[in-house]
Amino acid sequence: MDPAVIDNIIERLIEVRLAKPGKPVQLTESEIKQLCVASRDIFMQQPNLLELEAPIKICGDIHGQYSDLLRLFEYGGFPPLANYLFLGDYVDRGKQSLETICLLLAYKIKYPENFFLLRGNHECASINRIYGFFDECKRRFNVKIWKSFTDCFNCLPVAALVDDRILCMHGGLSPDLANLDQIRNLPRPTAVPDTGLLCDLLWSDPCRDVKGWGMNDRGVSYTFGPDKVSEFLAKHDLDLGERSKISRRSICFPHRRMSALLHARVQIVRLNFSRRGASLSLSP
Ligand SMILES: [Mn+2]
Repeated sequence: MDPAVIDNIIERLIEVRLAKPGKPVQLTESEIKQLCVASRDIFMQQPNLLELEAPIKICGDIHGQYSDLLRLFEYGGFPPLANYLFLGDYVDRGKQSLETICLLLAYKIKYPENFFLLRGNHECASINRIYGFFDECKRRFNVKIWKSFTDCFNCLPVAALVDDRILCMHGGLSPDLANLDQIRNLPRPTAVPDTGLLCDLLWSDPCRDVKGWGMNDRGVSYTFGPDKVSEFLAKHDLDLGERSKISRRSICFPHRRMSALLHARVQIVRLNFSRRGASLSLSP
């Protein structure tokens, strides 16, 4: 994609940080198509289990809250001042899914080795058809644009390993996950199936009160107890699991060593809970 076009798209998208929150930025249909195609190519060239290094800022759900995304960058530094990993759920619920996903894809294209996006359960046609993104695409463009995003989302990576210590995904663990190569080997492009490893990585929830695997109130995937987390982290010699989804019961991804990371993790959970953009810094 032409670097001048990308620069111009980013400039127009971040210009509104000075305007009243909610001011729309209308890209052209051709610009959006190019963003989808170019970012999709990069996702496919990079592994499904990303291997990243600190320092990096790990960010939870944005859900179309574009002014929160701009605030997050103002707080953490606009790329490339900081490295970022987003854990999914860019679209639906909020009013500006298009600005949100377009800026994130544009940064992915501009800084492919410093800016990373994982797939959330809302980066799936059967979900974002219902929860707002489809309607926004149809209202502001057309159904074809929504289909271009679907083709792009079907190629997003699903997990990241930071410094070989922290495993990140949108949802959580899976009873089918015996080794990390299984994540590396998940086929793409793909929709999110109703069951199995990919479904669980995007949908499962940790639960403090559960031992082993339990039923999930969402009607999809499972819940898992602290025992399963400890077992998994020990087996794979990891310190911490980091996740994005909001769970009303509890969020408990314990780790074996007490460290500043614990406080950082608690912070991300609290911010997520208030439905604001959240980020945490990891020092090397
Ligand atoms: Mn979400």
